[in-house]
Amino acid sequence: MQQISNYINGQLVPPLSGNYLENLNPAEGKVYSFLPDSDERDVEAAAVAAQAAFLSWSQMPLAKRAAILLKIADLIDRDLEGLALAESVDQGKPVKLAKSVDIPRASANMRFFATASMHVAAESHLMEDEAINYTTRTPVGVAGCISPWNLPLYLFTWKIAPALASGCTVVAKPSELTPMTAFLFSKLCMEAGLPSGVLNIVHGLGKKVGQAIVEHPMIPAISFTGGTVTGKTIAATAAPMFKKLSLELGGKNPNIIFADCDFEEALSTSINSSFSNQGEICLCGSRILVERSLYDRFVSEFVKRTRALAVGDPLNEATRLGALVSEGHMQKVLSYIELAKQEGGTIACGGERVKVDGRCASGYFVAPIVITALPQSCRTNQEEIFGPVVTIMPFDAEEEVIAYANSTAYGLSATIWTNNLKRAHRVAHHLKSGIIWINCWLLRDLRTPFGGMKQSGVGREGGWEAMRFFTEAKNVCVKL
Ligand code: TXE
Repeated sequence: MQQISNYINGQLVPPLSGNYLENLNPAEGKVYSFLPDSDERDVEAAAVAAQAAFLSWSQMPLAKRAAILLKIADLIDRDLEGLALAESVDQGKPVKLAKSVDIPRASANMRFFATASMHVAAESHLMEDEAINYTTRTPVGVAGCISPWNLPLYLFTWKIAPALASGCTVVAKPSELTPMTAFLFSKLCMEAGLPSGVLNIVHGLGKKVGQAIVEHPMIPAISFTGGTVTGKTIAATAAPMFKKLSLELGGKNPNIIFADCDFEEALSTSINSSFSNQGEICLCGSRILVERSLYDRFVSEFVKRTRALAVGDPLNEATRLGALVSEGHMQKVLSYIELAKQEGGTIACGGERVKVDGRCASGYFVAPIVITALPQSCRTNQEEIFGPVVTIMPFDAEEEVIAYANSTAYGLSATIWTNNLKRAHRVAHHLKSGIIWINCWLLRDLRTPFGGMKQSGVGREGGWEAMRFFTEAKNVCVKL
């Protein structure tokens, strides 16, 4: 079976411990490869390599640095099929989704930030005839990038691309649940001629390797995407060390549907925003709020289409929902279905384990779940489940639905369906979410800031915000 290596100082190397962890294929429930069980010694080697490479990388002419990152994007495009297969096998998602979203967006991340780095404007401020101020931005140094398992290569490059494009060098850790595409990516970096030490990838457990990155004194900036609980742990470690911190955490996103919406578009997109990637996307709309006059019709149609979704072998092009990422995560999702019943919910469809024939007989498959008749304040409606689970509730007034939408500890994204322009902008104005879509979902312009409010995160990624995160500003004031 394949043994994944760390990528440190331009080389593919084994963990210094010599130990490996099992990497499962969640669609089969079986081990299919091994990843390094690295520890703080591997992180130390990576940080030293990144520090040694920083001066030359940060001083490399922008066009040359960008050319290397664009070459990596080209290689991702070239290997799209193989990377998509690896992403699907590692995470359980339909290979069709990996081909159409994960891998193309990983390439787009590299391409966008490579070119953005050549067009960053600086600022100056004139104080009449007395003085002139100019502001420069320089890379912070070695950036620590820690990414989750739900969109493995997509979110891995979402951090690495702006960090490298800003002139930082990187020590990165992908999730131990989905290490494969990061390993394949490291080989593409070598092929593209990325200089040794510029990017270092250390595989292993969060509490060991992730924690070692967060607390390493040579790494002044940490960019993290993952659970809110882990985000709190990271913040507690990084804050006393005065590190720059970007935390992209969980969400419990409202999907607000007014009666005057384009019904077919709202319905079909809501199926996607509810169940894409088995609901394992932080931007999924897991709380559907429907204006009462449309409620019965919407629920009836939505349940019918949910029941029709093909759950099965992720390598089958017809599959819409693949396997949940691990047995532990599947049990977490199933436990919330039991909770919903205890809280008085009605399971309109789904919630049972799905037995798939053939090679996937032992995989982690759950039928997509629609729950109604729950109060807004119950745990099922307040806590992030991160699976193919949505609740649907009616509302009567605009003020009521805004209060519902804003009633959780999260504030990541929200979706609004209405053809009343004024109402769309008015509701968007009052929602406490960092990302809002009106009559669409997951439409992304990489120039825009990305991130959540409240417990959905700290800071913003995406576009110039990401470039700023990995640099620090200096203002010089010159007397005329
Ligand atoms: O994330 P973790 P998990 C949510 C979702 C999910 C929950 C937990 O609700 O059920 O988070 O998922 C590394 N120091 N999201 O357990 O633990 C870990 O190795 C440093 C939403 O997968 O947060 C992995 O690389 N690093 C999210 C990464 O953190 C640590 C996407 C994420 O793992 C660490 C994923 C530590 N102490 C889950 N502990 C989103 N917003 O998209 C773990 N890690």
